[in-house]
Amino acid sequence: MAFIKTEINGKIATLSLNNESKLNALSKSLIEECVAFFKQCKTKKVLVVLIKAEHNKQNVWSAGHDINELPEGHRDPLGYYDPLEVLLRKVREYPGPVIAVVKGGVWGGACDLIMTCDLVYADKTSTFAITPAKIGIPYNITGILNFINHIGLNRAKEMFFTAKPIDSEKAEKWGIVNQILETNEVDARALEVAQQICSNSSLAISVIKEQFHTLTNAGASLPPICFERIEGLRREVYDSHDYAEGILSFKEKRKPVFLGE
Ligand code: LCV
Repeated sequence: MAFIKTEINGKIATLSLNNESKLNALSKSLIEECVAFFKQCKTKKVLVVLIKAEHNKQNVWSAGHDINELPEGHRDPLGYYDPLEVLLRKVREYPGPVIAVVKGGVWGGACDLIMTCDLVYADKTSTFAITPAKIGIPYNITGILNFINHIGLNRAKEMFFTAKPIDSEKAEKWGIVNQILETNEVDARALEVAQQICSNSSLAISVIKEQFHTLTNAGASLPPICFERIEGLRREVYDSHDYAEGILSFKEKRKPVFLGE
């Protein structure tokens, strides 16, 4: 594997993001390796998957969606088959707990990934930011619902509207993480929890995980006209000047000049 490091040890597996030159950005190639590994874990009846990230000098756990892979306009940037959305569904659907072990900055779609994991253990240097507004991107329904379900409406709005990182202390208070620990304690704590889980019934746990997922989506029925209106609004954004400008400014390493159109 070129973009992830993997290990399977009995019922516990470890997947480490390893895309150093792009700060562990969630590129299509990296995600294809993650999806293949989840399939391998399922075949080998792994119950718990730990998701970590190889350290880089910028202390970034993951810089989120690979911005260079976003369409440059006139196409839904986060459609159902977008690699990031495929990865989030793999985590949601895996028949066992997926535990994020976080050290450093978590950006954009990587923050959605963390919020999709079943448990999160992080160190005091960890920060969490969801940044579509900073890049001019129309986030998608499942992603926004994920944040609302996790941290509530006002906090989700603050994260989306400001696009600013939330520090580890606030992340623990808001329920983004289960526990904040010293950097040299996070891995041991996550492994301890994984081992506790593995001492229980894997069948009961996989059914309970499915129940959690079904129940958190139970109230989210959306009349077709509302869905179509949201998709129309999102198209206005990804057809806009601001969307193209957001991506171009990142590539040109300059501040974006948004016009609100
Ligand atoms: C590709 C990258 C990236 C990157 N992709 O180091 O949430 S949504 O809707 O927006 C969703 C679509 C999404 O997830 O979009 C991506 C959201 N991610 C972000 O907004 C974070 C973007 N990155 C940054 O703001 C900075 O890179 C941080 C603050 C993470 C680190 O800044 P620092 O100055 O320490 P550089 O920016 O110099 O990045 C080092 C290398 O990683 C690449 C970046 O282009 C640079 O590559 P080069 O050395 O080839 O120039 N890189 C960083 N993020 N998301 N590539």
